Amino acid sequence: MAVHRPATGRRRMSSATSQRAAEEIDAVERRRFLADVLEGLSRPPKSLPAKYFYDERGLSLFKSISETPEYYLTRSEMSIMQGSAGEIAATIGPGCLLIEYGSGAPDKAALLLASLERPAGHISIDISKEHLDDAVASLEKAHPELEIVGLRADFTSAFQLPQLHTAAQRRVIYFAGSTIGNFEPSAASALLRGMQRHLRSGDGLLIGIDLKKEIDRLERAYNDTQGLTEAFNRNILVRINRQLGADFDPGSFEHRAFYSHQHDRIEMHLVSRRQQTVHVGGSKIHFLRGESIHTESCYKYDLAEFAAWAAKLGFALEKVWTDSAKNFGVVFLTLDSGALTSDLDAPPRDETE
Ligand code: AVI
Repeated sequence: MAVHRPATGRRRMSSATSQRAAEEIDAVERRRFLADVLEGLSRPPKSLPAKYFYDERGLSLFKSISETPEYYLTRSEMSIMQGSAGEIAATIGPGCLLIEYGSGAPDKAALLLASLERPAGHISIDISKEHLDDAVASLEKAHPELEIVGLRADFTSAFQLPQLHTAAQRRVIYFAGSTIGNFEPSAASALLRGMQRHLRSGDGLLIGIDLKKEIDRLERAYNDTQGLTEAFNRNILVRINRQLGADFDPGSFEHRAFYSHQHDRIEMHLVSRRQQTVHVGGSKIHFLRGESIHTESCYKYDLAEFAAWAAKLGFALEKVWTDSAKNFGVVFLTLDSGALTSDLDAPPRDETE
């Protein structure tokens, strides 16, 4: 875990130290990446963790997807933030420390920070140093007056929040983009429980969710006519080849994305066009013709069901904002006083506690 602070930050690392830290983390990440890939590909049905979509090319493809006419999610969420940032900020209140899970939406966070009354600072958390550096730079440009800190960490695991200079009146975790929809229900519950390690009673969670809608629209959003989602899906194989020395032929896997009524989710798959064997990190992975790798799930939510699920985890619904077409919801939840998790292993204490 490494902390990236602006030049004025109190604990700026020397570049040699930060370089060493980055290399160490990269080696650890590579081992983890290989273990995750082998685990997913060695059990039936085969799968790959969607978090590995986001290398540089994956991130750039996702950005292009979000600009396609079919992919309404990003536009809908942005329109909510543009239209309601003032109201959202008023609901959050003054002196807020904004803790952003993922660094893919600095424009939305910047909008919110501009509306918040005397924000105490902003922390972006991301596993990727490049994404984090870009996000921190863009937020610093938009808000030079504010303390902006990048924390390189996997927010699905335990991590410690760094100490900021200004004491916060309230902490709010910001989890934009319906990224929660890419977590299986049990992992999503674990994530919300994990968030509680960084919150106190009355603190908040501002979360973007994609709402249920006509199947046709959902399926079109994941099958854009420019083939960008197809390239995004296949890029995970390109990344495995490059970073793990595997020999996937990405063209021999077909992109398939469809709505599953059983699970209320879009599923993305890569389906082998032929019988083949692929070599990954010394292991041989056999594919039958037509055999698929489940690469991503994108859950779609009903607001009432989402609120009921969050309530079970100790988060009370405060307010919801939707776009005019009710495509997308931005939901503000607060942590109930009695909800602080007791069923977790002893959580690491934040430096701010
Ligand atoms: C990042 N995440 C919310 C996107 C989604 O819609 O689930 C990822 C994505 N996958 C295909 N297109 C976009």
